Amino acid sequence: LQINPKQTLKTTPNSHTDMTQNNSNIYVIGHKSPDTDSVASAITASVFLNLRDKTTQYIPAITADVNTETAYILEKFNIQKPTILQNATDKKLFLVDHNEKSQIVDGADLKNILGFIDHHKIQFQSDVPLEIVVKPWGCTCTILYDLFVKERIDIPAHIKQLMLCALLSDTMILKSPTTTPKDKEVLLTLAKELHIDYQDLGLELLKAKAQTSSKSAKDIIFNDFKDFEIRGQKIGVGQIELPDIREIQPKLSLIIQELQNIKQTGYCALILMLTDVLKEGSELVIIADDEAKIAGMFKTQITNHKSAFIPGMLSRKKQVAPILSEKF
Ligand SMILES: [Mn+2]
Repeated sequence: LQINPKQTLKTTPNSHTDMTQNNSNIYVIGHKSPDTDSVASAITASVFLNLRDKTTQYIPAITADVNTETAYILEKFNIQKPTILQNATDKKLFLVDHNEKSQIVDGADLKNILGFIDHHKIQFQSDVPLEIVVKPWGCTCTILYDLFVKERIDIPAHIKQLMLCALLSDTMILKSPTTTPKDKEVLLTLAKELHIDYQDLGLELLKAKAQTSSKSAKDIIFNDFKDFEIRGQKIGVGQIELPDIREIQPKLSLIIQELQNIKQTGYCALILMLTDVLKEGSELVIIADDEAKIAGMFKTQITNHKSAFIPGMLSRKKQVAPILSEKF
Protein backbone atom coordinates (compact mmCIF):
# COMPACT_ATOMS: atom_id res chain seq x y z
CA LEU A 1 0.00 0.00 0.00
CA GLN A 2 1.67 3.18 -1.19
CA ILE A 3 0.52 6.71 -0.77
CA ASN A 4 2.06 9.31 -2.97
CA PRO A 5 2.79 12.25 -0.66
CA LYS A 6 2.78 14.71 -3.55
CA GLN A 7 -0.79 13.91 -4.38
CA THR A 8 -2.15 13.60 -0.89
CA LEU A 9 -0.63 16.92 0.08
CA LYS A 10 -2.47 18.74 -2.69
CA THR A 11 -2.76 22.39 -1.89
CA THR A 12 -5.96 24.33 -2.17
CA PRO A 13 -6.47 25.96 -5.55
CA ASN A 14 -6.29 29.76 -5.79
CA SER A 15 -10.03 30.24 -6.04
CA HIS A 16 -10.28 28.79 -2.53
CA THR A 17 -7.47 30.95 -1.20
CA ASP A 18 -9.30 34.01 -2.50
CA MET A 19 -12.53 32.96 -0.82
CA THR A 20 -10.76 32.55 2.48
CA GLN A 21 -10.08 36.30 2.48
CA ASN A 22 -13.81 36.95 2.71
CA ASN A 23 -14.90 37.52 6.31
CA SER A 24 -18.45 36.33 5.78
CA ASN A 25 -17.23 32.83 4.90
CA ILE A 26 -18.03 30.14 7.40
CA TYR A 27 -15.48 27.42 8.05
CA VAL A 28 -16.93 23.97 8.62
CA ILE A 29 -14.40 22.27 10.83
CA GLY A 30 -13.89 19.09 12.82
CA HIS A 31 -11.90 18.43 15.98
CA LYS A 32 -8.20 18.66 16.68
CA SER A 33 -6.17 15.62 15.65
CA PRO A 34 -8.67 14.93 12.86
CA ASP A 35 -9.90 11.41 12.18
CA THR A 36 -11.70 10.31 9.04
CA ASP A 37 -15.20 11.16 10.32
CA SER A 38 -14.04 14.64 11.29
CA VAL A 39 -12.59 15.35 7.84
CA ALA A 40 -15.41 13.62 5.94
CA SER A 41 -18.05 15.49 7.98
CA ALA A 42 -16.38 18.85 7.31
CA ILE A 43 -16.43 18.18 3.55
CA THR A 44 -19.92 16.63 3.58
CA ALA A 45 -21.49 19.26 5.85
CA SER A 46 -20.08 22.12 3.77
CA VAL A 47 -21.57 20.54 0.61
CA PHE A 48 -24.90 20.17 2.43
CA LEU A 49 -24.88 23.69 3.87
CA ASN A 50 -23.87 25.26 0.53
CA LEU A 51 -26.68 23.43 -1.25
CA ARG A 52 -29.19 24.39 1.43
CA ASP A 53 -28.15 28.03 1.74
CA LYS A 54 -26.80 29.52 -1.46
CA THR A 55 -26.20 32.98 0.02
CA THR A 56 -23.32 31.97 2.29
CA GLN A 57 -20.04 30.31 1.44
CA TYR A 58 -19.20 27.33 3.65
CA ILE A 59 -15.61 26.16 3.40
CA PRO A 60 -14.46 22.75 4.67
CA ALA A 61 -11.47 22.98 6.98
CA ILE A 62 -9.30 20.78 9.18
CA THR A 63 -7.27 21.71 12.27
CA ALA A 64 -4.19 19.71 11.18
CA ASP A 65 -3.08 17.43 8.40
CA VAL A 66 -5.04 14.24 7.79
CA ASN A 67 -4.04 10.78 9.05
CA THR A 68 -2.89 7.99 6.71
CA GLU A 69 -6.38 6.46 6.50
CA THR A 70 -8.00 9.75 5.45
CA ALA A 71 -5.16 10.46 3.00
CA TYR A 72 -5.80 7.05 1.44
CA ILE A 73 -9.55 7.76 1.10
CA LEU A 74 -9.11 11.23 -0.42
CA GLU A 75 -6.60 9.78 -2.89
CA LYS A 76 -8.71 6.73 -3.75
CA PHE A 77 -11.86 8.72 -4.44
CA ASN A 78 -10.07 11.79 -5.83
CA ILE A 79 -11.45 14.21 -3.26
CA GLN A 80 -9.76 17.49 -2.46
CA LYS A 81 -8.21 17.81 0.99
CA PRO A 82 -9.81 20.62 3.04
CA THR A 83 -7.92 23.79 3.92
CA ILE A 84 -5.81 23.47 7.07
CA LEU A 85 -6.91 26.10 9.58
CA GLN A 86 -4.57 25.93 12.57
CA ASN A 87 -5.85 29.13 14.11
CA ALA A 88 -9.42 30.36 13.81
CA THR A 89 -9.06 33.85 15.31
CA ASP A 90 -11.88 36.08 13.96
CA LYS A 91 -13.23 33.26 11.81
CA LYS A 92 -16.86 32.20 11.73
CA LEU A 93 -17.14 28.50 12.41
CA PHE A 94 -19.59 25.66 12.09
CA LEU A 95 -18.38 22.62 14.05
CA VAL A 96 -18.74 19.00 13.07
CA ASP A 97 -17.95 15.83 15.05
CA HIS A 98 -17.15 17.69 18.31
CA ASN A 99 -18.34 20.44 20.61
CA GLU A 100 -16.01 20.18 23.63
CA LYS A 101 -13.84 23.24 24.09
CA SER A 102 -10.60 21.27 24.47
CA GLN A 103 -11.15 19.77 21.00
CA ILE A 104 -12.03 23.01 19.17
CA VAL A 105 -9.48 24.64 16.85
CA ASP A 106 -7.15 27.14 18.54
CA GLY A 107 -8.15 30.80 18.47
CA ALA A 108 -11.87 30.06 18.14
CA ASP A 109 -14.16 32.56 19.81
CA LEU A 110 -17.33 30.91 21.12
CA LYS A 111 -19.43 33.81 19.82
CA ASN A 112 -18.19 33.06 16.28
CA ILE A 113 -19.50 29.49 16.42
CA LEU A 114 -22.79 29.34 14.52
CA GLY A 115 -23.72 25.76 15.23
CA PHE A 116 -22.61 22.15 15.32
CA ILE A 117 -23.51 18.71 14.06
CA ASP A 118 -22.23 16.06 16.42
CA HIS A 119 -22.62 12.67 18.04
CA HIS A 120 -20.73 13.24 21.31
CA LYS A 121 -21.80 14.39 24.75
CA ILE A 122 -22.67 18.07 24.93
CA GLN A 123 -20.15 20.28 26.68
CA PHE A 124 -21.09 23.59 25.13
CA GLN A 125 -22.51 26.81 26.48
CA SER A 126 -23.81 29.62 24.39
CA ASP A 127 -25.39 33.03 24.92
CA VAL A 128 -26.85 33.10 21.43
CA PRO A 129 -29.19 30.81 19.47
CA LEU A 130 -27.36 28.15 17.48
CA GLU A 131 -28.16 25.50 14.93
CA ILE A 132 -27.43 22.25 16.74
CA VAL A 133 -28.03 18.79 15.35
CA VAL A 134 -26.99 16.00 17.70
CA LYS A 135 -27.91 12.33 17.46
CA PRO A 136 -26.73 9.38 19.55
CA TRP A 137 -25.50 7.60 16.43
CA GLY A 138 -22.11 6.09 15.66
CA CYS A 139 -20.91 8.57 13.06
CA THR A 140 -21.41 12.24 12.19
CA CYS A 141 -21.83 11.22 8.55
CA THR A 142 -24.91 9.17 9.53
CA ILE A 143 -26.48 12.41 10.80
CA LEU A 144 -25.46 14.21 7.61
CA TYR A 145 -26.96 11.46 5.45
CA ASP A 146 -30.20 11.86 7.40
CA LEU A 147 -30.11 15.65 6.88
CA PHE A 148 -29.68 15.25 3.10
CA VAL A 149 -32.63 12.86 2.99
CA LYS A 150 -34.88 15.04 5.16
CA GLU A 151 -34.07 18.18 3.14
CA ARG A 152 -34.56 16.17 -0.08
CA ILE A 153 -31.15 17.19 -1.39
CA ASP A 154 -29.42 14.76 -3.76
CA ILE A 155 -26.08 13.51 -2.46
CA PRO A 156 -23.17 13.84 -4.91
CA ALA A 157 -21.50 10.47 -5.69
CA HIS A 158 -18.11 11.39 -4.21
CA ILE A 159 -19.84 12.46 -1.00
CA LYS A 160 -21.55 9.07 -0.78
CA GLN A 161 -18.15 7.37 -1.10
CA LEU A 162 -16.72 9.64 1.56
CA MET A 163 -19.63 9.03 3.96
CA LEU A 164 -19.33 5.27 3.50
CA CYS A 165 -15.64 5.46 4.44
CA ALA A 166 -16.38 7.60 7.51
CA LEU A 167 -19.04 5.10 8.61
CA LEU A 168 -16.66 2.16 8.17
CA SER A 169 -14.01 4.03 10.12
CA ASP A 170 -16.14 5.29 13.03
CA THR A 171 -18.09 2.02 13.48
CA MET A 172 -15.01 -0.17 12.93
CA ILE A 173 -16.80 -2.03 10.14
CA LEU A 174 -20.00 -2.15 12.28
CA LYS A 175 -18.19 -3.89 15.18
CA SER A 176 -17.86 -0.96 17.59
CA PRO A 177 -20.43 -0.80 20.42
CA THR A 178 -21.16 2.76 19.24
CA THR A 179 -22.82 1.33 16.12
CA THR A 180 -26.60 1.87 16.06
CA PRO A 181 -29.21 0.29 13.73
CA LYS A 182 -29.35 3.65 11.93
CA ASP A 183 -25.60 3.52 11.17
CA LYS A 184 -25.94 0.00 9.87
CA GLU A 185 -28.90 0.94 7.68
CA VAL A 186 -27.10 3.96 6.18
CA LEU A 187 -23.84 2.03 5.67
CA LEU A 188 -25.58 -0.86 3.89
CA THR A 189 -27.64 1.55 1.75
CA LEU A 190 -24.53 3.46 0.65
CA ALA A 191 -22.54 0.28 -0.05
CA LYS A 192 -25.41 -1.12 -2.14
CA GLU A 193 -25.90 2.08 -4.12
CA LEU A 194 -22.18 2.38 -4.78
CA HIS A 195 -21.76 -1.35 -5.57
CA ILE A 196 -18.97 -1.52 -3.01
CA ASP A 197 -18.14 -4.57 -0.87
CA TYR A 198 -18.01 -2.78 2.47
CA GLN A 199 -16.05 -5.52 4.26
CA ASP A 200 -13.27 -5.30 1.67
CA LEU A 201 -13.22 -1.51 1.77
CA GLY A 202 -13.25 -1.58 5.59
CA LEU A 203 -10.21 -3.82 5.71
CA GLU A 204 -8.46 -1.69 3.11
CA LEU A 205 -9.02 1.41 5.27
CA LEU A 206 -7.84 -0.39 8.38
CA LYS A 207 -4.56 -1.25 6.68
CA ALA A 208 -4.15 2.33 5.47
CA LYS A 209 -4.85 3.63 8.97
CA ALA A 210 -2.40 1.28 10.65
CA GLN A 211 0.69 1.63 8.42
CA THR A 212 2.72 1.30 11.59
CA SER A 213 5.99 0.56 9.83
CA SER A 214 6.11 4.12 8.54
CA LYS A 215 4.77 5.68 11.74
CA SER A 216 6.85 7.12 14.56
CA ALA A 217 5.85 6.63 18.20
CA LYS A 218 4.46 10.17 18.14
CA ASP A 219 2.40 9.46 15.00
CA ILE A 220 0.94 6.38 16.68
CA ILE A 221 0.04 8.32 19.85
CA PHE A 222 -1.45 11.32 18.04
CA ASN A 223 -3.11 9.29 15.27
CA ASP A 224 -6.44 10.00 16.94
CA PHE A 225 -5.96 11.83 20.20
CA LYS A 226 -8.39 13.68 22.42
CA ASP A 227 -7.96 15.80 25.52
CA PHE A 228 -10.54 15.51 28.28
CA GLU A 229 -10.86 17.86 31.19
CA ILE A 230 -12.22 16.06 34.22
CA ARG A 231 -12.62 18.02 37.46
CA GLY A 232 -9.83 20.36 36.41
CA GLN A 233 -7.45 17.59 35.43
CA LYS A 234 -6.22 17.10 31.89
CA ILE A 235 -6.30 13.57 30.56
CA GLY A 236 -5.25 12.60 27.04
CA VAL A 237 -6.66 9.51 25.37
CA GLY A 238 -5.25 8.33 22.05
CA GLN A 239 -6.47 5.45 19.94
CA ILE A 240 -5.14 3.55 16.98
CA GLU A 241 -7.02 0.73 15.30
CA LEU A 242 -4.98 -2.07 13.84
CA PRO A 243 -5.65 -5.29 11.98
CA ASP A 244 -3.24 -6.97 14.42
CA ILE A 245 -1.78 -5.20 17.47
CA ARG A 246 1.23 -7.52 17.58
CA GLU A 247 2.77 -5.40 14.82
CA ILE A 248 3.15 -2.55 17.30
CA GLN A 249 5.12 -4.57 19.89
CA PRO A 250 8.58 -3.59 18.57
CA LYS A 251 7.71 0.08 19.08
CA LEU A 252 6.04 -0.23 22.47
CA SER A 253 8.98 0.89 24.60
CA LEU A 254 9.49 3.95 22.38
CA ILE A 255 5.79 4.73 22.63
CA ILE A 256 5.91 4.51 26.44
CA GLN A 257 8.93 6.81 26.53
CA GLU A 258 7.16 9.32 24.30
CA LEU A 259 3.99 9.15 26.43
CA GLN A 260 6.09 9.90 29.51
CA ASN A 261 7.52 12.97 27.76
CA ILE A 262 4.05 14.14 26.78
CA LYS A 263 2.83 13.69 30.35
CA GLN A 264 5.41 16.27 31.44
CA THR A 265 3.63 18.90 29.32
CA GLY A 266 0.75 19.16 31.79
CA TYR A 267 -1.18 15.91 31.68
CA CYS A 268 -2.47 14.18 34.74
CA ALA A 269 -2.71 10.90 32.85
CA LEU A 270 -2.37 9.50 29.37
CA ILE A 271 -4.06 6.46 27.96
CA LEU A 272 -3.32 4.95 24.57
CA MET A 273 -5.79 2.42 23.19
CA LEU A 274 -4.16 -0.04 20.81
CA THR A 275 -7.30 -1.50 19.32
CA ASP A 276 -7.21 -4.87 17.62
CA VAL A 277 -10.25 -4.78 15.36
CA LEU A 278 -10.13 -8.43 14.38
CA LYS A 279 -9.58 -9.69 17.94
CA GLU A 280 -12.15 -7.11 19.10
CA GLY A 281 -10.35 -5.66 22.07
CA SER A 282 -7.81 -3.03 23.09
CA GLU A 283 -4.47 -3.00 24.81
CA LEU A 284 -4.55 0.02 27.14
CA VAL A 285 -1.19 1.69 27.68
CA ILE A 286 -1.47 3.80 30.82
CA ILE A 287 0.91 6.52 31.91
CA ALA A 288 0.05 8.26 35.18
CA ASP A 289 1.34 8.84 38.69
CA ASP A 290 -0.79 5.95 39.87
CA GLU A 291 -1.16 3.62 36.92
CA ALA A 292 -2.56 0.73 38.93
CA LYS A 293 -5.39 2.95 40.13
CA ILE A 294 -6.41 3.81 36.56
CA ALA A 295 -6.15 0.16 35.53
CA GLY A 296 -8.44 -0.61 38.47
CA MET A 297 -11.07 1.78 37.08
CA PHE A 298 -11.15 -0.47 34.03
CA LYS A 299 -11.25 -3.58 36.23
CA THR A 300 -7.90 -4.75 34.91
CA GLN A 301 -4.31 -4.99 36.06
CA ILE A 302 -1.24 -3.65 34.39
CA THR A 303 1.00 -6.51 33.46
CA ASN A 304 4.24 -5.89 31.65
CA HIS A 305 5.02 -2.70 29.78
CA LYS A 306 2.43 -0.54 31.56
CA SER A 307 -0.37 -2.05 29.55
CA ALA A 308 -3.27 -4.47 29.74
CA PHE A 309 -5.45 -6.11 27.09
CA ILE A 310 -9.18 -5.72 27.60
CA PRO A 311 -11.38 -7.95 25.43
CA GLY A 312 -14.44 -6.20 23.99
CA MET A 313 -13.00 -2.72 24.59
CA LEU A 314 -13.26 -0.86 21.29
CA SER A 315 -14.70 2.58 21.93
CA ARG A 316 -13.07 5.58 23.60
CA LYS A 317 -16.38 7.40 23.64
CA LYS A 318 -18.54 4.61 25.08
CA GLN A 319 -16.07 2.57 27.12
CA VAL A 320 -13.22 4.83 28.23
CA ALA A 321 -14.48 8.41 28.52
CA PRO A 322 -17.52 7.56 30.72
CA ILE A 323 -15.34 5.59 33.17
CA LEU A 324 -12.87 8.47 33.39
CA SER A 325 -15.63 11.05 33.95
CA GLU A 326 -17.16 8.91 36.65
CA LYS A 327 -14.11 7.61 38.48
CA PHE A 328 -11.19 9.94 37.82
MN1 LIG B 1 -17.00 10.87 14.78
